[in-house]
Amino acid sequence: MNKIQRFAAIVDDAARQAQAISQITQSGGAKLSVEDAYEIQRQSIERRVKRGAHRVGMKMGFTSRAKIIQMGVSDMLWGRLTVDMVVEDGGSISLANFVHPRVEPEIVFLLKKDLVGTVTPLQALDAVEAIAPAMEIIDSRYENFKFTLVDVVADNSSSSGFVTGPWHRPDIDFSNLGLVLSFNGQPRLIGSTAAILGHPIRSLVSAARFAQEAGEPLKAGWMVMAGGATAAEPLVAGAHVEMEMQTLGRVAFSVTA
Ligand code: OOG
Ligand code: MG
Repeated sequence: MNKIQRFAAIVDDAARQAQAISQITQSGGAKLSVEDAYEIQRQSIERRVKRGAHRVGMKMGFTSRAKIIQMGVSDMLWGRLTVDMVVEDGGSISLANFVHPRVEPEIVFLLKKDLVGTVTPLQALDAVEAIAPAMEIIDSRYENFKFTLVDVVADNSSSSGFVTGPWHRPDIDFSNLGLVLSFNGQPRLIGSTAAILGHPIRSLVSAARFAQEAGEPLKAGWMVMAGGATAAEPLVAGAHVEMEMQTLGRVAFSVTA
């Protein structure tokens, strides 16, 4: 087993066992590049796919100032979505399956066409079948939710789960939709889709380019999460988490111990 394979096993095991690990850049991985980190991510997700969880899309991250400021990492990054990460709208999750999960409001694209390489925002939009309000559950496998760019990329960019709300045709202007994320009816996060690169479609344009560079271009039928519009909020047992987005409606889940 080489170093990359060893780190892929470590982050995969940590995610599976909901067990915090120390940053790989501080435990033998000081010299890893961002490219190495994406290779660790690829191999860790390959292990998951071999256990039967197929790929359903891609998540983008650090596409808003609020997220960049909260986490102190300013490079846009991405991760792989697999079917075992899907949380049903209105469903529930157990804290026991996570290390220290947080939730963030996002918007998600469902693709009707493959989307390859460098595209314009209009070409990206033309590949979209539907859009929906969504929430991502992020759960860094690193102690104290602390990481460098290399660490977080290797750890599938903290992605852990996602929930999608009602789907709409993309002929709605979704450039600046207000949103409120609440716990048990009390607002916790307030924002707008405009916080995502000025317009969330830009996140899909970037996703197409990253996916192409990785040799795994975006496929028809895949979902692409655009990235958090606000900072993320820690999840607590007993929370009923709901996000309401202007025009697109509500998406929700509950948290148990
Ligand atoms: C990294 C993932 C960032 C987003 O939407 O910006 C992300 C993290 O914050 O742990 O998912
Ligand atoms: Mg996110």
